[in-house]
Amino acid sequence: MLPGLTKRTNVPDNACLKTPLVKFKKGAEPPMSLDMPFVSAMMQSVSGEKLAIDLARQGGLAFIYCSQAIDKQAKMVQAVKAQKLRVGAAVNTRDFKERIPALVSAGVDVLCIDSSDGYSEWQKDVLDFVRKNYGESVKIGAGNVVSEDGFRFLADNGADFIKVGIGGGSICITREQKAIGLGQATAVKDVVAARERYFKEKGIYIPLCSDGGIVYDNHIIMALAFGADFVMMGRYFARFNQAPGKLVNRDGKQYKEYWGEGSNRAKNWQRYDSDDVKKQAFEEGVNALVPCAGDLEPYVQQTLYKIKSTMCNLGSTTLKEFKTNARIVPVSSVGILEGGAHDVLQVK
Ligand code: MZP
Repeated sequence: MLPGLTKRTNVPDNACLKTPLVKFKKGAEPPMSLDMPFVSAMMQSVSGEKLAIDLARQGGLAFIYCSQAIDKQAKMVQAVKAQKLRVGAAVNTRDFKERIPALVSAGVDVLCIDSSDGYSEWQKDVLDFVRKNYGESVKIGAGNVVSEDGFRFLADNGADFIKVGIGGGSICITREQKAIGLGQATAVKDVVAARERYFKEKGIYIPLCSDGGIVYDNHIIMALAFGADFVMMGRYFARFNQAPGKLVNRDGKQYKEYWGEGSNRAKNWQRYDSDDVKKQAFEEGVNALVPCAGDLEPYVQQTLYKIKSTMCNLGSTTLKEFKTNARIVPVSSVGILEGGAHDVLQVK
């Protein structure tokens, strides 16, 4: 990415990371925003109540996973709300008529449909249920999609935000197994263009969340530069003490368990719309380990600072300005090599 003119006022303290979470009409303020442009993934190995509480204390938002009994998920939501913090929750396209009322009664702030492929009539059923029973008072995101027709289907059916990405997750093998999906940068770029066309046509801005394969801070920055409003991350959060995975010692190093919702371990057949067989015919995710990073707080704070610092390089004080100012250029294989430390013996 090319830098723009950094003005004297472009210092991290002046950079604002506020970003819209749910749709709004042209000229209006979004009814719900995020104070940081990332949320935690709706996964058993990521968003339990501990991580949800600690992330919310930093001003962030977790989406509690739905691949568990309804009462357990509702209890997790209540535990976060008991601390007077904000929390999101996932729902599936199967038991939503029971799950959504339980989560709403528990005080959930925002819902999101959890599915590997969001371009489906089942997602419409969930969105219709919410609008019919709660009007606009309950906010719900949908996804995931990677194309303009997928985006339009969910937008026209009332999604409050839309998640973009299929097959890019660090634990995901959907593309290997079924050849479904699209490179994450291309997917975000295409759906952002679709969203801009939709905004011009209908005057409704629908926030987009880039989900899957956003592992490092520079990935978050690039997703935002491509036009995403926020990102959802699994691997990033799974490495912290607060994530539900157990600590594992391997060759003297500490790791945290991290498993995909499409793995046999997660048993989340609802996410893959495997009809009524109540099991998955084959895995779309893996069971894995990630190096343990310790406590969430310093990493989240450093990530936020890096995003602000990049905004300053581009002469931006808001994320909206940052997206407008972003000039993304292709990188050659030589460019990638020289982008890291090279031709030196690094001393640890
Ligand atoms: P990552 O942040 O680890 O790269 O990716 C996390 C995202 O991968 C989740 O938010 C979800 O959309 C997706 N996911 C979760 N489980 C699987 C799977 O088992 C998966 N295939 O692809």
